[in-house]
Amino acid sequence: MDILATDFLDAFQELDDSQILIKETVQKFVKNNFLPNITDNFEKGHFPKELIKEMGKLGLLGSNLHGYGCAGLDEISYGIIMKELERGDSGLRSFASVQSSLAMYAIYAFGSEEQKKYFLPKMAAGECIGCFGLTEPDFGSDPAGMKTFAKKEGEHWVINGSKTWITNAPIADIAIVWAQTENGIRGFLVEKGAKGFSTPEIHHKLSLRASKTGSLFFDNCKIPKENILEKTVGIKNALMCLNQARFGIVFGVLGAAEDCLNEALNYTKERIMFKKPLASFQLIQRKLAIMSTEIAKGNLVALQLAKLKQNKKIKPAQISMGKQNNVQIALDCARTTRDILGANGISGEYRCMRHMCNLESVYTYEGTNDIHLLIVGQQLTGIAAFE
Ligand code: TGC
Ligand code: FAD
Repeated sequence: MDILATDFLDAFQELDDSQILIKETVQKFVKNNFLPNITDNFEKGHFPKELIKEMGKLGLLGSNLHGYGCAGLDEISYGIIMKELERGDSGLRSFASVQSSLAMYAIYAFGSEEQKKYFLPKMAAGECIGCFGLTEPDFGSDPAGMKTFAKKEGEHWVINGSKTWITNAPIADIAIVWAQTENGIRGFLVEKGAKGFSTPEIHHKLSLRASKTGSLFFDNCKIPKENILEKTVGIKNALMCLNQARFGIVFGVLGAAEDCLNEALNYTKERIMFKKPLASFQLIQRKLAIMSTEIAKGNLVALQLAKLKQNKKIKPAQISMGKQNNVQIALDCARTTRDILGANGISGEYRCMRHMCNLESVYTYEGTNDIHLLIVGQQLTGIAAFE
């Protein structure tokens, strides 16, 4: 059998039948429903909301959660879903990450039985869209410093403050909101339409354009006292949600990286310069070989993390190493492909520049590249260098 450029070490050649079916199903969904309009959607800053229920029907939302209408898949299958969505566009994977690993997981892990029964089946079906509000204008890498405050007043919680850079905010039916209380940081469920709650869109993004991003504003926002996530006791619970989403990113970004490598290979075999295909020049082959090698290593990292997570042995610093490493690989592949395509590389007629612009956000969100290096550094030395 030939060696696949995007899986040089055959890491993904041992999937079981169900994992192969999942991969093919998501690939087909992305190819038929998402890709035909991505260039226009990216230019217009449009997220195709009409696809959400279809994603729900396919079991792609909350797919590694068990019960409550969720598919209960294994961690490799979850990773494959993220990878195939991000092969299409990081914005599509972002939607699924936030819905599944941040919003649904928060309710799944820290909500009451009533909250789980009420929200999770609707969210798995794509009938209720979630967002996750942790970042504030003055507290990005250091969310524990947040100022948003929730105060208990009789039968209600009253929330004041703001969150920013929140994926899905303008289209969300429900927001998971982290706020200071008299007893530390707790999580809350704020439903669309709550008095004093608004979710304006952030405009002029040059990255993740086919994804909706907004702010959350709370002006004496009143929610029922039951809308607290009762098992939350501090910032640690928000960080536990991030572990889930960061794990998905480890797989997801490889989809974008592989799409770039395929684009670079096709292009360099066709494009003639100095009377020869670009693919015949040593410098070009070196770039292709480095991309393929880094993707092969990234695939092994992803699969090893999935194994650890499946066996419930994974540690946050291991996920940080994977997120930092694989996002860097994907961004490097996108930039290299952009370079290899010359002037065509900056055109939306090709895919690499869109992936590259998207990956600049992925490099920053869910913990910046440097923050993840510092988390690994803390693990190695026992010294936290954040402060
Ligand atoms: P620190 O004092 O180190 O820890 C506080 C407590 O939390 C525990 N802990 C964790 N637990 C589970 N998972 C993790 N990843 C954990 N990290 C820390 C820790 O053991 C401790 O527990 P205990 O029992 O001793 O109380 O916390 P810190 O406040 O100093 O923070 C450290 C730091 C910088 C690593 C953390 O704040 C961090 O990760 N910052 C990055 C912020 C971030 O990633 N924000 C993401 C926002 S969501 C988003 O970007 C969505 S993008 C979505 C998309 O479109 O895909
Ligand atoms: P800052 O924390 O100000 O960091 C700026 C720079 O300083 C970075 O290079 C950083 O690495 C560096 N730095 C910071 N602290 C240190 C330190 N101690 N030592 C060394 N260097 C340091 N947040 C949510 O809560 N929910 C979402 O759904 C969400 N979606 C997002 C979608 C998009 C498109 C984007 C771009 C962001 C999103 N975010 C979301 C916010 C994201 O998580 C934050 O942007 C991220 O955590 C970084 O925070 P910041 O932007 O405030 O950067």
